[in-house]
Amino acid sequence: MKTRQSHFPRIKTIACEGPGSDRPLAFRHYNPDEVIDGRTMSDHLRFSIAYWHSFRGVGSDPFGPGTIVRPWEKGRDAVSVAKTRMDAAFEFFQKIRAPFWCFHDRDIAPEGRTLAESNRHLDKIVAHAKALQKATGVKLLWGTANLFSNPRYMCGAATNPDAHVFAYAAAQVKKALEVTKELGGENYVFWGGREGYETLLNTDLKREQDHLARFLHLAVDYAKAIGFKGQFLIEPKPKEPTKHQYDFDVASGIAFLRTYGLEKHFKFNIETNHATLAGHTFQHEIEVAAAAGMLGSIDANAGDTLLGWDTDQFNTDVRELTLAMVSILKAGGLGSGGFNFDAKLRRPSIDPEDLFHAHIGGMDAYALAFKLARRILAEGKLEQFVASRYSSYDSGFGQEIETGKASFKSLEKLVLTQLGEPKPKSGKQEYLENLLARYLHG
Ligand code: XLS
Ligand code: NI
Ligand code: NI
Repeated sequence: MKTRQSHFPRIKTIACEGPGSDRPLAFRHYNPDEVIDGRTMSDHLRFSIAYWHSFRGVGSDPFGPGTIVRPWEKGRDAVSVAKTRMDAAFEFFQKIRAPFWCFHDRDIAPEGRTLAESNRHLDKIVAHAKALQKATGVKLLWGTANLFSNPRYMCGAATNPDAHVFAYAAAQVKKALEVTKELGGENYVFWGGREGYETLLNTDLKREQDHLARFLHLAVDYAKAIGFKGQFLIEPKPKEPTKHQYDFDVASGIAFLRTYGLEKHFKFNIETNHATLAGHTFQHEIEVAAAAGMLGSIDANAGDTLLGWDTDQFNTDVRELTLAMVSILKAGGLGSGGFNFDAKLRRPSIDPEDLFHAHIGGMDAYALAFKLARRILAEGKLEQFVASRYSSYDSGFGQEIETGKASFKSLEKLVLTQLGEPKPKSGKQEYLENLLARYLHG
């Protein structure tokens, strides 16, 4: 493909200059080409750019319209504007050294007056995306369908009380699966934007959950029918936009999937701020998914401790990310998943350059956390502490408890005749926090 006019003419490809660099447009920790354990850092971290925030976000909020005006958003024909926007996006992906991107169907192509027209628009843009992927080597981490913006979905998509809306959503996801496959998507995400309720006064909760499960089964069947091999991911979120969402957190997601026999087909896409909105830490959600063998991918962002909604900020909290990385690496990594920056610029950050600052901060924080987590695991002090804390289950009657050989009767006898009163042992939390601080701050 011929190189087009640059949309970021003043910005060169971001280079890694090491921790000593004070240049704002440089990486200090993320060196995509650095080889660690036989794989490049780019391969380890699999960073992805979220099209909706970085190329459709205009800075609007409930109190005011957009503030961000991009130079490439010019022209009367929505499909050709969508193509130019995509050229800008791929230039950005390359300059920021991100190997992946993610999208919703309606982010990349304008919705038409009918489903057929929307599909035609999508086909044109997908052909363009395919050519850009080929020319740049940037790959698709995941695709998804926007089943929450259009007013037709105001009462849900798969959980809508009107079967007509269910049918429309099914048609939309059918197409989204086809285009995700066409672009070589490695995963497909279901975030149930409006799959929940505002009030139980008008809601049949059981029927809505049955319908959601039916919808996911239909998606599994269709993926099989067209030979789409990507991993299906559920992205839990407790609330917003609805008051209560059915995929509240990872634990309720696992229960839902198991109830409906879907657990073999899905893993989790865990979003940092969704975890905190559910009253959990990011690391908690990762551990719960990993314990079930269902850790899939990460939507990398952060909330604001003082605000109760999804602020989708770039995360530069190295402590939080290091703890998350320890759990991810212990679980064996993300497989076909990656770290997708589902994060947006603040409303007054209106310069194209701000897109670079934001992602540099997020990528550097994750890269540093990755290195720190590797050191923590290599030294093994934390893991040894935890292992020894549970070591009474490694042999004797502890082992018999774990292997199912002990009974209430045998344990009672043991306590009465031999063990007596247990001796309390310290949990050593402060010692461990100091140990973590030494890794973080030297
Ligand atoms: C919204 C979600 C959304 C999903 C994709 O809160 O995070 O952006 O990641 O539909
Ligand atoms: Ni997300
Ligand atoms: Ni979100």
